[in-house]
Amino acid sequence: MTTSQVINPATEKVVATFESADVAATDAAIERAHRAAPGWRDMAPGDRARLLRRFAEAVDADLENLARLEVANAGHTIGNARWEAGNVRDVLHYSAGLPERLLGSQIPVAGGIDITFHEPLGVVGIIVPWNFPMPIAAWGFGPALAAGNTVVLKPAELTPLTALRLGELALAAGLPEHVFQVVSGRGSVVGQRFVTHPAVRKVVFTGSTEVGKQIMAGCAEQVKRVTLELGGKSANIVFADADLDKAAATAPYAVFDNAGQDCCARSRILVQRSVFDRFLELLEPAVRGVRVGDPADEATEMGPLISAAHRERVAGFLEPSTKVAFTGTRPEGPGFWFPPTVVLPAGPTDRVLTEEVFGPVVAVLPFTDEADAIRIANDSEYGLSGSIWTSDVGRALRVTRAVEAGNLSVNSHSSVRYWTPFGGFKQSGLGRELGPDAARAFTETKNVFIATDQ
Ligand code: TAP
Repeated sequence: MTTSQVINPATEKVVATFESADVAATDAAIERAHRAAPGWRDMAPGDRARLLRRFAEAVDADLENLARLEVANAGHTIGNARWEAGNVRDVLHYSAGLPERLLGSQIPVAGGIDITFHEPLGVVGIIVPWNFPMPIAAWGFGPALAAGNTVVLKPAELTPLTALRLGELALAAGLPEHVFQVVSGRGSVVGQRFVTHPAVRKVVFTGSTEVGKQIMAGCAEQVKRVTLELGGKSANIVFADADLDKAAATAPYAVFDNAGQDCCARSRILVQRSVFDRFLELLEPAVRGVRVGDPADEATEMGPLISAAHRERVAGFLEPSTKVAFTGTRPEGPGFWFPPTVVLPAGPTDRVLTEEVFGPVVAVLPFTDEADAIRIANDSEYGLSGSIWTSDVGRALRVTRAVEAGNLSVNSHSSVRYWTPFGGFKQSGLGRELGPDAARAFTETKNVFIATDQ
């Protein structure tokens, strides 16, 4: 074990220290989870459901504390942080409905009966990034626990505080010891051990596509189950027949929310050429109007970036030749601030168009017609989300079916609900989280034939 520091990204001050697990401590946690698995698996479904409901209620009772921890640790605005803690509560309540509904099938066969069971996997390892520490953790542990698995959770080194608190709340709510453990530490140590330890039967990873590929390759060694939620470069497609005022007023929030550190950020705005100039005129005041500042202030809409290193990485996308159309504001003084920035890319291979910036930088570019919009939207290795703005319902349906992405919205930017499926096409990921099938992703289907012949 070593000690690490947690820095408030809005003030650059140390807010806490925590213990970083080494390989031996990680192995010990995995082994405890492995030993706890049979008891949790064999608990009556209604009892498992009741404990998850109690866990949800404990999160609800602690909601303001969890939100304040996230403001201090991740620089999230207080409004967002409250939503995130509420999302954990809701995912747990929804998951609490799953143990009694994990239905198998009875399949007609000759000479007997054939039935299927959805068996839990055992220990599930969940690796969480720093951008949404609470919801991303809960999307994994809620359904995994509901399906009868035990969980070891590794938060990002930069943002462990809310995960550690959730571990305490689970125990206080009555979950048996070692059913849900939080193991803080480095990805290359704790996360990597989830991949290599044979008792971990599934890894749920959210983070960069680069590390996701390494996790997938590592899991292949043991044919270990894996869910990947990776990067995005999502398109916000605005047709000339759209409500332009609304499309322009909402576009900044679809990319600058959480300071752009969002895998669903609509970081490419594609605008039909005939309304391109008008759209930019409307977008400018909307971008300048984004309130950037102290995340604890109720009125703030955008906080800082997570770290100095990340701010440097984001700034690296703006080269001397980059054409910046306009920017919003940022506070002076300490904190990893970066202003909302609108860029007109030089061409289709411009890095700002092809790579995930993961910061408040958006590229705006024109398209000619529907086919051109679809071509540009799909000209990406990613395929996570996107938005289509049009008043033509037929076009909305044609374009949503043609865009290669897992989560699309029409005349809206909403993409995440705990009761609908979430995940990516292409290099944005593998598998789906949330929605009615969430618990199934943490089970193996077992088929049993029982002869009735005498
Ligand atoms: P990653 O390195 O991918 O980190 C994500 C999580 O994986 C963290 O918990 C990290 O641990 C862990 N990890 C790192 N290396 C690992 C390994 N070899 N084995 C197992 N686990 C490992 O992301 P990052 O460095 O924080 O961010 C880099 C870029 O990734 C961002 O700029 C952004 O483009 C992208 N990103 C995407 C997302 C989403 S939601 N798609 C989220 C975060 C970042 P530690 O960091 O604690 O060591």
